[in-house]
Amino acid sequence: MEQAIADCIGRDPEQREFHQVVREFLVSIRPVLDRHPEYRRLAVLERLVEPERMILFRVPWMDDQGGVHVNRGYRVEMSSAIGPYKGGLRFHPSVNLSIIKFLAFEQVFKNSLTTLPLGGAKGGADFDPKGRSDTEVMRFCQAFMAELFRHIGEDTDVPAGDIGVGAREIGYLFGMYKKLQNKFTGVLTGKGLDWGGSLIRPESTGYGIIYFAAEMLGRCGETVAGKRWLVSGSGNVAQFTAEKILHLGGRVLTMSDSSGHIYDEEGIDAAKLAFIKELKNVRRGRIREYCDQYPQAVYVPADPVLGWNPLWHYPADCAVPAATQNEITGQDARHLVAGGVRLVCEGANMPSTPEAIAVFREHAVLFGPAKAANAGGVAVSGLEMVQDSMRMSWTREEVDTRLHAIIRAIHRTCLDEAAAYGREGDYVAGANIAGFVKVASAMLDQGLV
Ligand code: NDP
Ligand code: 2IT
Repeated sequence: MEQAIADCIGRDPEQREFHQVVREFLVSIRPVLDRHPEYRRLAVLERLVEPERMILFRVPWMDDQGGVHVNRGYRVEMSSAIGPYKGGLRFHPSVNLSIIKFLAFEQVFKNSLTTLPLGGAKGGADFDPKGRSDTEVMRFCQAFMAELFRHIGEDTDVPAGDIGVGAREIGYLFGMYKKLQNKFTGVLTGKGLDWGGSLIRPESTGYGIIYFAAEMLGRCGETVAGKRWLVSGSGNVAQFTAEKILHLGGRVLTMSDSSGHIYDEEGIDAAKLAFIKELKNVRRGRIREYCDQYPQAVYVPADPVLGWNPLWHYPADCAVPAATQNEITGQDARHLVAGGVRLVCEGANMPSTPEAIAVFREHAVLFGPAKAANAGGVAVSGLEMVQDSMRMSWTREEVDTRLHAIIRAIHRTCLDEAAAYGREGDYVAGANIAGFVKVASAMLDQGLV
């Protein structure tokens, strides 16, 4: 197995984020390989770390002033062992092949955990939608889809949103796909409700994270209610994480964006959260404006050297990182522990560095890894695909009930698989093992393809 990691690094030495995710994963599935020699014999790991297909393409587009820009588009189709490729699109200037590969790799095992038949993929572009007009974003999305359309399809590969890709972008992408293919199908998820979308899809990732956290707390006889929560980010995942914490009686103290964070000791209540949603989703403003409206809150700009704004030093009980990868360092994790945090549930993908995870382990912090805790988003995407293919739609209650049941099942599976390998209560091991076993056994069934 060390050889599999070394080969993976040797092949693409600059792909740091991809190596990080592969290393974390391979270490936890070692006991499975020891019990099942056929996985080694048939090179399951070597196959899993090499994407089935990678598509890189030029995206030329024109801004409102007539200036021409060229971005790079990506789609990494990692595994179709258990279903059509599925996973989001990220538009952010930091996007590169390492980031898309790490996200696609995570997605394979996350999707496996959802209990639905979904393979794993991820895509995006190094385009920065911040500060761009709606028409510029539309032209970018159309240019992006002008190439991507030939690689995707409702039974082949079904993209969705991620950082920088929300309802607006999915609309423009879908419109262009439909025009090019002359087909109205469920080729994307996160669609508008009037044209094939599912109720609860916008809420699903955030709600699912707190359903998962509630299960973890429940095992210790605790609840979300009355606890102080640190949340990072202020996008889709952070907003609905905060909303569900409020529904369940918890107190949200922080939110952030890439420019800084706010700390509101009184708590971000429903009215304040509605302000943040309008600020972020309609006006596309900065989180600092929260303090113009609620001056008792504190705004802390991002550290100019770090380029980042850790908010993990405030006293609290629980934390949900919901912005981006590697946003909790070892030092941040020590601050969390010192501040009294007993539960960390990952909202973003790979938000905790390996050093941070080691600190949580050392201090017996309840730790919910992303591929289990944030699987609610892609799970409801899977439910959107089901509704699209039936040409019907379920009620809000029906989708929410299914989401909740899926999250409970994932939580149970993590614990059961961890226990089966002598790692009681270890959600990281449980999630990795459960996700892996299903994909690996499908690969064996399907032969060397
Ligand atoms: P959004 O684009 O809606 O929001 C992202 C938030 O994180 C914004 O507040 C953004 O601030 C902040 N952020 C992003 N990148 C950085 C950065 N490099 N440094 C500091 N802040 C940053 O994205 P989502 O809420 O959809 O995604 C958040 C995380 O959740 C991502 O890791 C994503 O992969 C993961 N996720 C998303 C799912 C979904 O269904 N959308 C499902 C499962 C996981 P700013 O606006 O200033 O950039
Ligand atoms: O990271 C993720 O799981 C997502 N961005 C959602 C993917 C999806 O297909 O809904």
